Amino acid sequence: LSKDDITVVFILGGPGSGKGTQCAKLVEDFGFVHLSAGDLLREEQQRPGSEVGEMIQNYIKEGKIVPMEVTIGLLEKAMIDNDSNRFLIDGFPRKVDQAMAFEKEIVESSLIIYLECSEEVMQMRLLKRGETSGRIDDNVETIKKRFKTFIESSYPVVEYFRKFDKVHTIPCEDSIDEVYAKVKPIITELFK
Ligand code: UP5
Ligand code: MG
Repeated sequence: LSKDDITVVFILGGPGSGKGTQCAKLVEDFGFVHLSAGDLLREEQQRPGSEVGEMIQNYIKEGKIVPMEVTIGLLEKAMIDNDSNRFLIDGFPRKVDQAMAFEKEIVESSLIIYLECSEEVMQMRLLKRGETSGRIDDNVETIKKRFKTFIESSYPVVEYFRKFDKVHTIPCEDSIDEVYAKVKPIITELFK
């Protein structure tokens, strides 16, 4: 990775806030490579012969945060494999120490988009998606645990980045297109 000309944007927000949905739209408009840390972990979990597959499954089922060596390793590999200079990293970092480690070892982020959403709305979206997603964490019991982990460990990441004036907070309870209308100008400005 040649760190100098790589742009990394972190998309953060609680479970079901719409990170993946907004990233898909940003990919279309700005040619980012979208790396969802959760998707990378689920792929690794299912990869035959993975030594950490079972561990990942246990963490996801409990709504807990997988040890960062695993996640950072998967992200770094995906960045090298994809050979792009624009990356959207969705759902990572989930703890302050992960943020510090990633920015020290891999590359510094340009900005953070934080999708702000009430638990009520997020829960509704996740339960709806759970009807068809097949995700082992889209059930009431695990959703409650995911919310707790978010408040205790992941929201502090947003506060950490606020100190560096890098956070753009976007309310995200409106429709997908209305949310995107607030997200898009931030990235347009970044590449101006
Ligand atoms: N939807 C989206 N936007 C909408 C809108 N504006 N109006 C109406 N509906 C909207 O959206 C969720 C659902 O809502 C979809 O059905 C969508 O159509 C609808 P989505 O875009 O998927 O939201 P997202 O924020 O991506 O939700 P996701 O469930 O993926 O968030 P999580 O953060 O919970 O999940 P993630 O995959 O990132 O992580 C899962 C687990 O992996 C974690 O709990 C953890 O155990 C582990 N993990 C780590 O340990 N470390 C990591 O770094 C990352 C993950
Ligand atoms: Mg997602």
